[in-house]
Amino acid sequence: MPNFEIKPNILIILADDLGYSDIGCYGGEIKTPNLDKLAENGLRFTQFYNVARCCPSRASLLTGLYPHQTGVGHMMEDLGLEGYRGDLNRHCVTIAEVLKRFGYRTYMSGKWHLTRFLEEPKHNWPCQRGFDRFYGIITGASSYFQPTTLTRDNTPIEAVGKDYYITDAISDEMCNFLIEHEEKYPDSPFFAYLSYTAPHWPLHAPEEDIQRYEGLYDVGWDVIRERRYKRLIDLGIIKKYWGLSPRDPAAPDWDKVKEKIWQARRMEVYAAQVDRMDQGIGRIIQTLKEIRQLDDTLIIFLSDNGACAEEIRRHDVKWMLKDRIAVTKTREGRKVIFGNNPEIMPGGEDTYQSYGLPWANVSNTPFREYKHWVHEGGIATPFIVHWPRGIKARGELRHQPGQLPDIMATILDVTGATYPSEFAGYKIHPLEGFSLKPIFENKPNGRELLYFEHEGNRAVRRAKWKLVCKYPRSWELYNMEKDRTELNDLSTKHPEIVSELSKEYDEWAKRCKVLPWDKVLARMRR
Ligand SMILES: [Ca+2]
Repeated sequence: MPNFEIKPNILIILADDLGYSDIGCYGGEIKTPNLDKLAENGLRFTQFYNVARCCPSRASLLTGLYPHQTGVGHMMEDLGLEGYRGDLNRHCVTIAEVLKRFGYRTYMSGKWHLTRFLEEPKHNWPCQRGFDRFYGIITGASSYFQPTTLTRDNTPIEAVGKDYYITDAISDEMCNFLIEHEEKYPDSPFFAYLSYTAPHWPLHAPEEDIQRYEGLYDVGWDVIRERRYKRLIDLGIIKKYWGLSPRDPAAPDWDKVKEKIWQARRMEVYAAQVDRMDQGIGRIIQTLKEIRQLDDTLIIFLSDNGACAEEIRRHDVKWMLKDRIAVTKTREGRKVIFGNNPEIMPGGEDTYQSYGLPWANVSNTPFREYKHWVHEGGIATPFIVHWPRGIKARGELRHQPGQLPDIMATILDVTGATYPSEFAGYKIHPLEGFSLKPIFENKPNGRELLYFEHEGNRAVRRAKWKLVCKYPRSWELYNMEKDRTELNDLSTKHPEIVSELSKEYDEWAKRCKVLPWDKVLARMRR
């Protein structure tokens, strides 16, 4: 049983745009021995869900609320609507704010993406939202070699060295925070939030890591999808009677692909980005061992949304520069060439590409759809929990569903910290999450409903039933016990369930400040 006289440390590791089956312990061929080891000595959840996009997911994860309640219902722009301010509001508290009041030291290394203010004011930068120390980027993406909005605490970092690579920096800065913690605050527990930018585009990776994957993807996307599907079944993560979703019709037959070398290289670079992240996680685990805190640290690993099918075009450079997520020149002054171009191999600092729809389809095996949508491919994440002192089971799977607000609820439960009804003079929305602690012991935790909305894509899940729609289409209904890959729409067969669940959705939307997407769009176009 957990020893609650010792408050456990908390480490949340968040990957960016990682698909359901990319890492080894979820069926992938990418080498992730450190994450696999956490899974072997911990638990893997098979039905944990994010909310389909970077900033809304981060808002929900850190506050225990649904994104629109925090003001981050869409992206980093102020639409003048309560749920859509592009800036974390004051009616929510972050895990860091809660735990700091409860005697924790709080550290963050990685991507923030919770404010539209990239320079001033800094009221919603990490150090003003509960973190004692911060290293990372304020914006939503960047060059891996030359990041924009790079900041330490509240101070911008103007330049980086010639060997700089952001994934390594995020890992190493976290190691330093942990070592400093042990030296200065050995009697305090810590909350550490490690939010990698990997493997979000652009495809940037050290050549030595890319080389380790050379040739692996020459067999093409269909073969890799089949392999992952079989391995997921062997691991017990998915049921063998859930069919593999067909290849996305927008992805060509591999035999007909003309630019095979370029296509395979795209996935090699993506794999290298994930691999490098895992190497960093290995160094952080080693540091936790050295400071003798690994057994008393609850580690949670997940991804903020499903794999991303976005194709980068040449003219995207315009909005990327405006949002400060790209630079035009390398550190040596060479021009960066934007866009997915089969004549230019991705990976280096002078390229700015993405791996595209067909490989995202692989990353989300066995599911359909991608980041942005709330079919399973957009919202299902690997979810590893590792806590030797607090969880007896080793290497087991948990099939109970869970969602981002449950992370705050779990942390309150295992630390004994209380969730405030008021904070800094503001009234705080009641917590939306359910503690996962009963699930650690393989018991139900009482969560009956899960809800999703992003850009008009909506879903609600109650027990085995999932009602889902892809904007602007109408509702589809799936039986998740028999058909989690969403191949057999039962909405016409069970209109009464559609009607009940759509009512549940409407009530949630009203309570949680979610507006019909047409209304939000009208505001954006003004
Ligand atoms: Ca993301």
